[in-house]
Amino acid sequence: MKTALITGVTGQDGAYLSELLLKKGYLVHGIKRRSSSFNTQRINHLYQDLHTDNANFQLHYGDLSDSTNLIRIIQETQPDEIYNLAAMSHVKVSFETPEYTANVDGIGVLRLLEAVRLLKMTDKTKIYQASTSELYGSDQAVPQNEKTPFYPRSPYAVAKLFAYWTIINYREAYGMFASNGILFNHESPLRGETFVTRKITMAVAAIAAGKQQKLFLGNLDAKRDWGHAKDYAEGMWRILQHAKPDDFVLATGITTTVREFARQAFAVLGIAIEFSGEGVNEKGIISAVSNTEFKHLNEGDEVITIDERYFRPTEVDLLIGDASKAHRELGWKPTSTLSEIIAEMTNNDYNLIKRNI
Ligand code: NAP
Ligand code: G4F
Repeated sequence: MKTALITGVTGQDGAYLSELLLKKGYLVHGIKRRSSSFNTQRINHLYQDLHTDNANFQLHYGDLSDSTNLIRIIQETQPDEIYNLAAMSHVKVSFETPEYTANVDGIGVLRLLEAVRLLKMTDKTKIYQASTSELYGSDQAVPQNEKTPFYPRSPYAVAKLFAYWTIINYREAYGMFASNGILFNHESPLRGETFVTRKITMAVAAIAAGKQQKLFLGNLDAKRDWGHAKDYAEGMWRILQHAKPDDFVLATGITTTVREFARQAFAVLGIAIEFSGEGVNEKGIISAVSNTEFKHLNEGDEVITIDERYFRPTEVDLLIGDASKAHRELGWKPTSTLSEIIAEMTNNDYNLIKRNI
């Protein structure tokens, strides 16, 4: 039985990866932060009482800002594979908490690598680092692959750049099996509620259910390469099963604007919207409602308004990935289309809200 340690186990990707590794027969240890309210909603279905014999999913309190804690957990759990998913992962919030973001997303990775080295586990333990397409920043080449230069545009991306190179340096300096997955945006019904996709699908559900009137958004022109988190968890695992440590882009190769994502999400529930106006004056207006349940919604209702507070000091305008290396060397391919993801997320949020009415 292989043993995995997942940092960031309570996040979107942590939940999908835990499910995957448990299905594959791993003993899975996860690091969760202490918080004053429950933060384990995404993994509660996997929880096993500690008193259960041979529980194969075990949680440990920890934090990437605490070296001694990481050393102790790694020593106790003796992982064959570490998946470092923990991060302050919100790009906009990183402008407000830059020092914390650098500490956790950048130095945190160094702490993890040093812990493995100090414990003399470099030959035993493989490490996956959750690197990101945000590293590309300003669109230098289209599409972006493993050879595209980086130009980070946020404290988050700068911290992740430090982490990316630290992984490569430890691989070269100490022969560690340490790999970067450069993942483009991936979404799901488990996506954090303030990322734009989930913010949209939750608002569409609330507007349809008569619980909210408007959705306030920032830059509608931003383009992202959106895939499904479940597919990307499979890719993370494949990266660590590869014959040698290396860096891989995981992406769909298709890019879509935030505006189009929103249009499609409303359409899932039978609400057609059209956009008019420009810049901060752009609005999303209902042009037709085919679902007869939504009698409170009318043609001409304004359901999307721009709020400049959601603009970023420096934006990443266009992300589109070339995952051909992962196709070729790992046999990895995304299986979900964006319209399937939008339908799954919107229907899930609509069902959740209906259940609570
Ligand atoms: P997420 O849902 O925000 O989850 C982040 C996880 O990190 C949560 O479990 C969070 O704990 C934990 N965490 C935050 N600060 C921590 C700290 N100081 N110490 C220990 N744990 C901490 O993010 P995700 O979407 O699953 O993404 C997983 C990783 O992939 C992140 O590193 C992210 O930057 C990276 N990434 C994500 C994407 C994407 O599109 N999703 C793309 C590329 C890279 P709480 O639950 O307590 O907050
Ligand atoms: O959903 P977002 O917040 O994701 P972003 O910034 O692309 O970052 C996500 O993907 C990265 C991979 O490329 C990860 F590394 C990172 O951890 C995270 O998971 O924003 C997407 C786009 C941006 O251009 C943003 O300006 O949507 C635009 N946007 C427009 N209105 C908005 C909003 N973003 C948010 N969060 N909220 C808005 O109201």
